Amino acid sequence: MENGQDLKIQWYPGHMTKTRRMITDQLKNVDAVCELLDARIPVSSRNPDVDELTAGKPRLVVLNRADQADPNLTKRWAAFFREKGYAVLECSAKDGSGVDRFPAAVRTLLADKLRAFAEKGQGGRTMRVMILGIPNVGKSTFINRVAKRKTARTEDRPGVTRAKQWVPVDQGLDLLDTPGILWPKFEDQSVGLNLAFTGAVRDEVIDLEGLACNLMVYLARQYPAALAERYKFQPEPGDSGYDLLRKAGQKRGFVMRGGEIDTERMAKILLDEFRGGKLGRFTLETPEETCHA
Ligand SMILES: Nc1nc2c(ncn2[C@@H]2O[C@H](COP(=O)(O)OP(=O)(O)O)[C@@H](O)[C@H]2O)c(=O)[nH]1
Ligand SMILES: [Mg+2]
Repeated sequence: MENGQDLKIQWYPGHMTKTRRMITDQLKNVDAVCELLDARIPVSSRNPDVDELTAGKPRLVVLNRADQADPNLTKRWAAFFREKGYAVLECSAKDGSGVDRFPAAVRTLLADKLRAFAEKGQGGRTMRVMILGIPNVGKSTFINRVAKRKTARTEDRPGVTRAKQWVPVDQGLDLLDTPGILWPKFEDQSVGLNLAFTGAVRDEVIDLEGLACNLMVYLARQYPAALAERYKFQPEPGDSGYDLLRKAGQKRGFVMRGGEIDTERMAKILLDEFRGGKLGRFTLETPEETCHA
C-alpha cells in the first residue's frame, strides 16, 4: 500500500541476536524446520533470513490462521510454496482444523531420511522438528494442538531436564518445546501496515487512527462491498481514509458534542472488527504481486 499517512511502525530488534543463537544452537538437534506463517499475510509474516539461518534443513511451511484468510488465496499460496520446494500445511491452530495432518506432512518431508534409517536397521528413530514464527502467529497454540495438551511448557520435574526440551507428538515425532521467535522484516511500509492491520504489532506502539485510515483506503479499493455491507455507506472515489472513517462513524452514531464524529472510536471498532473477521475473510497479499517471497 503506497498511499496514506506515513506511519512509524517499530519492532524490537533486541530479540534478534538471542533468536539467531537459539536457532543456530538447536539446528543440529532437529531433522526439519517448520515455519508458521499468517495465511493472511504470508510474505509480511515471513523472515527471509530464515532460509540462510536454517541452511539445508528440510522445511515445512504452515499457513496458519487459515480460518481468517481468503480460502482461494490460501490454496494459491500453498501451491506457491510447494512450487518452491517446501512441504506445506494449511491449518487453523485455534480450532485445530488441518493440524491432524502435521505428523504425516513431516514424515512425507523426511521420507528419504526415514528410509535411510530403516535400511540401517534404525527404523524407530524419532524425528525432531523446530517451530519458528513471528510473535502472535500461533506457535504456542499450534504446538499445544499438535501435542494435544493444554499448556505450552511441560512441567518442570527434576530428572527430566533433558526430555523437557521436547514435546512428544507421537512415537516417532517430537517438537522442540521453545518455539523460535522470529522478527518480521520491515523492508517497506506495506509490511509494517500488514502486520499492524492483522494485529501482529502491539497497538500501543501505533497511531490507531492513522492505521484505520490506511485500512479504510485499502478496503474501499479492494473490498468496497464488504465495507458497504458492514458500515452501510458507499465509498466515493475521492474519499480519503479519514473521510471513510468519518462516514462509518456517522452511520454507527459515534457523534460527539458539537456534532463532530468520534473517529478515534470508529478506528478502534474498525480494527477490532477487521481482526475479528466481522468484515469477512481477507488475505492481504497475493503470490502474483510477490516475486521475491
Ligand atoms: N483465528 C485464529 N486465531 C489463532 C490461530 N492460531 C492462534 N490464534 C490466536 O492467536 C493468539 C496468539 O497465539 P499464540 O499461540 O500465543 O502465538 P505465539 O506468540 O506465536 O505463540 C491467541 O489468542 C490464539 O488463540 C488460528 O489459526 N486462528
Ligand atoms: Mg508463544
